[in-house]
Amino acid sequence: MAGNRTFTMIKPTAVAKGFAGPILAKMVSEGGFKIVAMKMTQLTKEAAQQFYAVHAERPFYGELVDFMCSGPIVAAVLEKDNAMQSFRDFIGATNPAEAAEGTIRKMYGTSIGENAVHGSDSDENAAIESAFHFAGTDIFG
Ligand code: 3AN
Repeated sequence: MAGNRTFTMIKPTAVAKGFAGPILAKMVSEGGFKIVAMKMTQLTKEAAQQFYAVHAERPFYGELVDFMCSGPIVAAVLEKDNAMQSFRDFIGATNPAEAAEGTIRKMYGTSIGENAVHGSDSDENAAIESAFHFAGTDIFG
C-alpha cells in the first residue's frame, strides 16, 4: 500500500531567492499536502554527504553535496494519500527544462542541480529521509 507521507527540502538557491514561502503555499493550497513537520536548517558537508550517499558514485555527487550545504534549506514532512508519487508528479521532472508547465521545478528551478526542491523517490526513502531530519516527536500527524 502506498504511504501517506513524503519528505521534501527546498534547496539553497530557492530559499536564497525568497521562494520558500510561495513554494510552501503552492504545496499546501494547490497540491493538497499537509505540512506535519518543518524546519529551516543548513546541512554540514558531512550531513549532505550522508544524505546523498546513494549518489556517491555519480559524477555530480561532489557538486550536489557542495550545493546542498551552501546555504539554508527548508526541510519538511508532507502528508497526503499516495504522498511520495503524488508529490513527485507535483514537483515535475528532475531537469526544470523538461518539467511540465506549472510544476514547482519548472516555476522555481534553474538547472538540473539547482532544481528548487527535493522529493523522496520511494516510501522507504521518505521514511529514512524524514528520520534524518526529524525526531518522531517533531512530526505532528
Ligand atoms: P530526483 O531528485 O528527481 O529524484 P535524482 O535522484 O536523479 O533526481 O537526482 C538527485 C539529485 O541530484 C537531484 N535532485 C538533482 O538536483 C541532482 N542531480 C541529478 N542529476 C544531476 C546532474 N546531471 N548534475 C547535477 N546535479 C544533478
